[in-house]
Amino acid sequence: MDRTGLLHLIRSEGYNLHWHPRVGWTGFKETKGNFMTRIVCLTATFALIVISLGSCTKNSSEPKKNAQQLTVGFSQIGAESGWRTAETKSIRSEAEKRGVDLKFSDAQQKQENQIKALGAFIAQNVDAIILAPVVETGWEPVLKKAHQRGIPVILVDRGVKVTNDDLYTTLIASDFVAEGRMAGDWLAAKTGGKANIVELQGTPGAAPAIDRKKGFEQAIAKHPEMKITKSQTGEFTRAKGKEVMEAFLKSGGEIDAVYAHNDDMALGAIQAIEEAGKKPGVDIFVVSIDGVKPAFESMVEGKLNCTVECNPLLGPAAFDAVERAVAGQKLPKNTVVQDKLFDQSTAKDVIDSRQY
Ligand code: GYE
Repeated sequence: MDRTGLLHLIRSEGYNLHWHPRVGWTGFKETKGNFMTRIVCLTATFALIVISLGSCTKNSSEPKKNAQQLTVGFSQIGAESGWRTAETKSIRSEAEKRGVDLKFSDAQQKQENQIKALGAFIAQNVDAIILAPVVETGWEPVLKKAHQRGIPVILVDRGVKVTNDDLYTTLIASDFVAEGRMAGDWLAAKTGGKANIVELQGTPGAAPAIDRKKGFEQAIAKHPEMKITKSQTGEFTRAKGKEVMEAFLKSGGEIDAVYAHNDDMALGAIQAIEEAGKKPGVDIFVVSIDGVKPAFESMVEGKLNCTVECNPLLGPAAFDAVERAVAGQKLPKNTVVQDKLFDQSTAKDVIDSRQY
């Protein structure tokens, strides 16, 4: 008799079971029927608990699967920037190359959509989850569910804030504070440590927005005459970056440089600077982060001054982590992706070798 049949039997005799995420079916609400009925149902309940215990977590002695047998859920933030689409392409193509069945979900920038997607992946009992978390907080409940089911969660590109970092298996991401510092140090050298700077921030609450700001401020703190005079989110998009830069330009005040948390916002700002009759890269310096190809094209044109590469090609590392986690191997909590700064002095030499 399968679990459902057993459950039906127990329920029909007036016993109601509770599903407990760790233990499976437990307890029963009320008792009806004679002594023998109770014995049968108690035995059935016990049997059900034993069966559930064996199948409710991934750590049971299931035969280890190879990549072609894996089903992986990938919750992606959206398609807000060239960087993001490059990351999605890398993960999708790596899944295809390894024969992994990838369940893809685009959250359209909304955390609630990511949480829903993770819930669906858990209900499907996927072998692993890859998550690019749109913001740092609010993940505890759904990550607890995955943890209780023994489903490894591989974080890519952005981190989360949780009380217990056992709730995710590993984080594969750049050091955003270092990226911000590199951008700030480059600008300090370019301006001799004197500049009124406007800042285009990324998505509020997102790890890269928080940490790129932190790193940049650490760098310019060494130069008392470098000040961020205006700062606002451009949501990591070109359109919003242009709109906010237009407002900065209209609001008056000397602007020597713009620091954008990603290339898409920087390219939008460059458009706004040109439409205001100024020369980007000359009248107003432009520094940003990501290293997408359009940024190199803009540096070759002399408009963007520098970008700090933040590699989005995380597919191979993500699936290596999935396969190791599913095989029960211990993984480092953090894998830091190495970054590098490029400016107009190197852009022409490397643009043809850019992979995203
Ligand atoms: O800089 C930006 C994307 O999380 C590092 O998100 C990523 C950031 C990247 O929208 O272009």
